[in-house]
Amino acid sequence: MWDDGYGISVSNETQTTKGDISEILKGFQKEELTNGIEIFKVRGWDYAGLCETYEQAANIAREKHIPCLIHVTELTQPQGHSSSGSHERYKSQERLQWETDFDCIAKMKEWIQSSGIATDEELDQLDREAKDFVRQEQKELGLIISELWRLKQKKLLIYCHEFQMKKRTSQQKNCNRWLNPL
Ligand SMILES: Cc1ncc(C[n+]2csc(CCOP(=O)(O)OP(=O)(O)O)c2C)c(N)n1
Repeated sequence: MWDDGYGISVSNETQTTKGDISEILKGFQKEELTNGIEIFKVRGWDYAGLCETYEQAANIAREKHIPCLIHVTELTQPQGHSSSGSHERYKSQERLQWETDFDCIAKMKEWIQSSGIATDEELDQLDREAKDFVRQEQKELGLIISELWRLKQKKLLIYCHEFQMKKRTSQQKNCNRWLNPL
């Protein structure tokens, strides 16, 4: 379950009973001699924590056939609730700053660096390559779209011309009929 701390433009405290979805689902938690589900809670920006939790939950579900709910908290939702208004309208300055600092991509970069998987330079290089690739694809797509548009306009012109010709032919027929009724 994805949880960015907000629902329909208000905070969890206002939107959700007890302000916490896994807290109110506790009645479903499996106890030793009962059935039920396993509930996990993990922070969305903690990549290593996510991997461990998902692995644990998947093993329980596969081996013991116990359904698992993973409540992923501390996520960001920069698009806001809907396209009719941005999230800046309902989030405080502190929260927006936190979203910048705890952005999952930025946090994953920190984790990659601190675990020694890649260096700053390698990551910057990857970043540049990804941006160049997307820009190049964007340019090519732009060319394809303008070419398609040109063809579409051409087809439209041919269609208009054919329509005019047909109209002219039928007008001609009508005139002929009027001039030579027999
Ligand atoms: C009981 C109920 N069912 C359905 C809806 C319809 N509805 C309105 S917004 C929404 C999705 C809200 O998603 P959430 O992630 O909680 O909020 P967000 O951060 O996207 O604003 C739904 C299902 C509703 N408002 N109430």
